[in-house]
Amino acid sequence: MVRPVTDFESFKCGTMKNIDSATHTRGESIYLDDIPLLNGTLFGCAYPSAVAHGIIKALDVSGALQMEGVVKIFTCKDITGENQIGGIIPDEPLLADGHVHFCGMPIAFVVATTPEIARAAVKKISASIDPLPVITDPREAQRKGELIVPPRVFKMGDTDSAWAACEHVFEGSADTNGQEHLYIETQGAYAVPGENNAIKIYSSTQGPTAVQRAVCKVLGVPMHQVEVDVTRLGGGFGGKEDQANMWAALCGLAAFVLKKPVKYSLDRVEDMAMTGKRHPYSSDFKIGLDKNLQITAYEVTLYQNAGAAADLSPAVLERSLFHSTNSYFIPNTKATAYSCRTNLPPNTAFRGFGGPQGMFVIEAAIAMAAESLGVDACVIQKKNLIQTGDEFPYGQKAASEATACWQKAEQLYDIEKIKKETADFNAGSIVYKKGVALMPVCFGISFTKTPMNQARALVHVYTDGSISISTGAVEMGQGVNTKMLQVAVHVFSVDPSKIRLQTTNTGRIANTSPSAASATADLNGKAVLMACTAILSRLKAVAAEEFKQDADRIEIKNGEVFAAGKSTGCDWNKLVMTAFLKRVSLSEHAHYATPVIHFDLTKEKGHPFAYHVYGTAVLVAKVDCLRGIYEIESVKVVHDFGASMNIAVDKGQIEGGIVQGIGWMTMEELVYDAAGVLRSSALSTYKIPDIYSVPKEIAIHFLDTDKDNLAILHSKAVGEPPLMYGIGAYFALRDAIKKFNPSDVIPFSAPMTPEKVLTALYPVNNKETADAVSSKEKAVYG
Ligand code: LUZ
Ligand code: MOS
Repeated sequence: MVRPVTDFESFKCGTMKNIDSATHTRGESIYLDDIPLLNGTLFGCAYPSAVAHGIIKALDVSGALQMEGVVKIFTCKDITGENQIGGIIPDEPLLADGHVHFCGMPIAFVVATTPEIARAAVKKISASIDPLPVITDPREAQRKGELIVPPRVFKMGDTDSAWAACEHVFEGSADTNGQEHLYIETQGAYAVPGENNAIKIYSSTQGPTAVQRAVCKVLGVPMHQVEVDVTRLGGGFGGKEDQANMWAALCGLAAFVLKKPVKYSLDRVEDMAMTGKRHPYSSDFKIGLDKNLQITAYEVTLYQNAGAAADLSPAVLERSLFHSTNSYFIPNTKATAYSCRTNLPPNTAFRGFGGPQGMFVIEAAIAMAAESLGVDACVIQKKNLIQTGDEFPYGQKAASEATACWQKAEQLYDIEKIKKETADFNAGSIVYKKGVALMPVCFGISFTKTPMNQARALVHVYTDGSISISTGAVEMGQGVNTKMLQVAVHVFSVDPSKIRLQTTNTGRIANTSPSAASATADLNGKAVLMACTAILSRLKAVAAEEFKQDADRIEIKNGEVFAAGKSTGCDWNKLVMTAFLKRVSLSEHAHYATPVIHFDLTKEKGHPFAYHVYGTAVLVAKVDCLRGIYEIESVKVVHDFGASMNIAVDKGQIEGGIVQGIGWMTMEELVYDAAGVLRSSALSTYKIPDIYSVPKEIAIHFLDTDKDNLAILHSKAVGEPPLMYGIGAYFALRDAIKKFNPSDVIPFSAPMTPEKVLTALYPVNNKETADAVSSKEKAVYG
């Protein structure tokens, strides 16, 4: 079993505390807003369009400019390089140039001596905009040919001929709404000018290199002139994979032009109004089953609401296709996906990256089949789980843990008993009804764009024996730095207190992929492993010479040097100094690129993922059928961690992911009106899960697989997969509602807010139900 070995008390296998615990609890951890400001720092604030689509006829900044303390107001005319921040496709101006595409699109950037003055000045700016028609619905955009990229189709087998052989065929549609990231730390950047027009950017970004590229493009300077530095983020969830670029570019531009440090830290309302979110999807499906309930054919068409510019939408769309069959093997599949241009803020990465949207549709299709056939959905789900050797529609063969997770969940949580208890409860209860759902998850690990699967690490050992590690990984609360440190301890076998994780900095680590795709610990961890191993082998060679032994008989254990199994009396520090005096390099820069993976875009086939993460969740929901309010009572999970290298960190990821997934499926309701204005733009109108919405019970069983895989020390990626267990919350609620009102037709539309629960419980135009309800009410209230 490959596990980080050590005898240090502070570092027991798998149980090391997050290294940020102490500074977090003392409030000493450094975020963007904690960076001490240089004298003379100026503050920015963006002036956003109030109109979702239109032509700017006039912009009046005169009142703002006259304010005391306002230094300059930037518009697109002041941009020294290109007015362009599009990452995948160059379709996104930094500042509007004559034309606005979404409400919240920055038109001007005020720079003033205080943040208060900058914000007050923004209120004095006015723009006269001739409105153009606004599209908020992706299906309408698709009909009008407003596509970000040409449609993509994934195909396996032949659905056209498969339908005839199906015993049962069902068709329907399913919609999921977007989701606000609501990272606790809002977006922001601080740009500091240096000599010869260099700029240093402190940014709250998951992608330091993405920020560097965007700033360089906007300024018109080479990448070596801009350094990006990140200590940590107060959450990202995908929201800072691409969308930290804008604020960095605005501050960078202002600092470059004014030769003064410039900071912009968004307030919550600015952040919610101006940034993109998880993509809403609208989808059509058709599912066919044989008489044994084997799913033999599945067709799905996905309409992605991309917003006004590409951002990461094409990549998100691709992952929806990859996960359109979730954990199931379906021999005949056809999945078509449209990325539709609308007048919403450009939607972006969000934990799961299109995967959850794709999975919701197949789960809805299975639920429809189950409800129509009068069987339990889990019978269909279980029968169709993908097995090792089965092919995904994109050509990769599964090394499946789907059935292992499912069976373990059945045993461990006694699902039969849960179902029986729920049925008994429902039989004895009029007002409250409970529902159960199982949710299997299968998520591919790797950036779907193969070239992004590379990372580097820079390790220095100093002459006092202390160790410094730099990687491309961004710490955003997910504990990646703790895992990086564990990797180094695993190799060097020294006390963890000797090791320090440095800030993520483009000067030390170049050309980074964003910390995303659940792959950060794997990619950067492997690079750390390689760098540390290289240094260790040089140190062993030094010890071999000193102690006249073969290098492979030298061992460093708990900071002591052993030769042929015997203590040498030499410790780590002494060995390091000896190596230095012998002029041996104590530094290493290592590069890791995931082997094996490839993908052919012309065929839509390949082996895009290093591996998959599997799991199964059992969820129980309880609905108050008078009020429409509900509780997700329990979520019990069997999750395929591989061999977890940090149980506390991984548990934290699972619990957080589940609650975030439940939020997306139940209460978080983004509302844009027909004019494209966000109506749920504050926490008073947009509800996210609080401590009271956390299920009373979240049970997590570690399926300890320890198979040979490409995960770091066999500890599988854990960032995104658990979010999708939350999808089960929707289906558990649906099950409970059906227990109250079995004949009801409930649209597959998430989130299942209390309002939607109420309308499902009491369809307004159904007199029979209304009568039944009032007699139930009488039974309750007498
Ligand atoms: N970001 C990205 C991601 O650029 N490519 C991906 O495949 C991905 N997957 C999940 C989350 N972020
Ligand atoms: Mo992400 S959705 O892994 O930035």
